[in-house]
Amino acid sequence: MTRNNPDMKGFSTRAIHRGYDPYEAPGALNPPIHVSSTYTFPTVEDGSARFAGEQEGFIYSRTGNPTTALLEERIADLEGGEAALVTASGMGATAALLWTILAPGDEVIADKTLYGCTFGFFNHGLAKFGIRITHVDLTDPANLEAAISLRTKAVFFESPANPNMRLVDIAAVAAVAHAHGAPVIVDNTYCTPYLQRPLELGADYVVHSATKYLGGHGDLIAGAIVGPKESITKIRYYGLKDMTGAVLSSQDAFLILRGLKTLSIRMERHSENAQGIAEFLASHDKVAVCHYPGLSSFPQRELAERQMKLPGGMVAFELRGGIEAGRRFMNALQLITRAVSLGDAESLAQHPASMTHSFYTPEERMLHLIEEGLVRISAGLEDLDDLLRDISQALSAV
Ligand code: 4LM
Repeated sequence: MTRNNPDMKGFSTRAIHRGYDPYEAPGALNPPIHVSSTYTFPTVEDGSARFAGEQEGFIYSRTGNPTTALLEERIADLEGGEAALVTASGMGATAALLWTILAPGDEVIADKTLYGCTFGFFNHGLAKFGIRITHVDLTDPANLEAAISLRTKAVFFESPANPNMRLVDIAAVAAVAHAHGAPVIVDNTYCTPYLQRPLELGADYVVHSATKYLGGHGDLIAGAIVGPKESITKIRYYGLKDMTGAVLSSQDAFLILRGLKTLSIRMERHSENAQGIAEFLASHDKVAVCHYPGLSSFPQRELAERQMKLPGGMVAFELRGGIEAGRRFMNALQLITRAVSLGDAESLAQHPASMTHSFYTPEERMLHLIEEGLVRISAGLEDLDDLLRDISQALSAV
């Protein structure tokens, strides 16, 4: 009787059980994967009623599938939102949301630092269709107050920002945006709802690359949007159905449901390993700077403690020798894998300026506070001692 059991209060319990009762599916512990593109109508009248939105039920998997619907219910619950929509990628989530709420002539105010493809979508995609993109340093909400206008129809940011770990005070930014009637969208990929719940702090929408920690095993590409029920319905039937078609398969939805079962313990271990890596790097004489919200030297430490349950699994740092030293360091790694993406069991290292943030020009990277020599590590779930031994030997090769 787990589906709506009122005793399911804890995050981990809900991540394992919310929305599914084994007795609804002949006792199967795990939910079935519904592999069907289309759904049958008992009569023509039933089909017409479903299309008209007058009857509950599935029509076609581009607008919904029982397995993706279960995942949506679970993610909405974990983020503390009314409803969710899952998509075929994180980019699909942001695109479906923004194509739905924006029109030519509108403005998006975005933080200075964004994941490279999000920056590309905004400045090369949306901008081409008459939407003004204004980048503002949202680490100070006063900058938003100075820039916002009646034209602003969305305020968008990541916190921590990919890749430089700058934090944005979600409650403070939401207060300014709402005073001007603009919705706030937070990309919560780096934190997951286990570490940070933007909707509880006043944001209107959360987007995710579920490819990362939500899936957790580097074996799928997916995204999610969480927000008010009415808006999510609009995004489903416009941004997803017509504008992007970025539909998640039921097989991948199942893998994310499986990943969510261990989300809380994985985030604890990712954070523990990242803390150990950051402390080791911060005290090493070859390291110029290490950005990690769990370090006492982190400039936004107070905000990190207020807004995040734990500092998370991502670490960014720069070596004293700049980019050349960073390259030698990464090529010398033997256990930590050279790869983009994040949130997997395997620790991953990459160079943002030539990889995930190479869609910015060098001048744009400077303007958007992305250092050329920055190295990013996604701390995995391995034993910390092994990771530190690898980092230590790679540093001695620099
Ligand atoms: C990476 N990131 O950083 P899909 N939002 C954030 C992200 O980091 C990403 C996306 C959205 C990386 C991918 C190569 C904060 C992706 C986009 O890749 O479309 O699921 O998510 O290494």
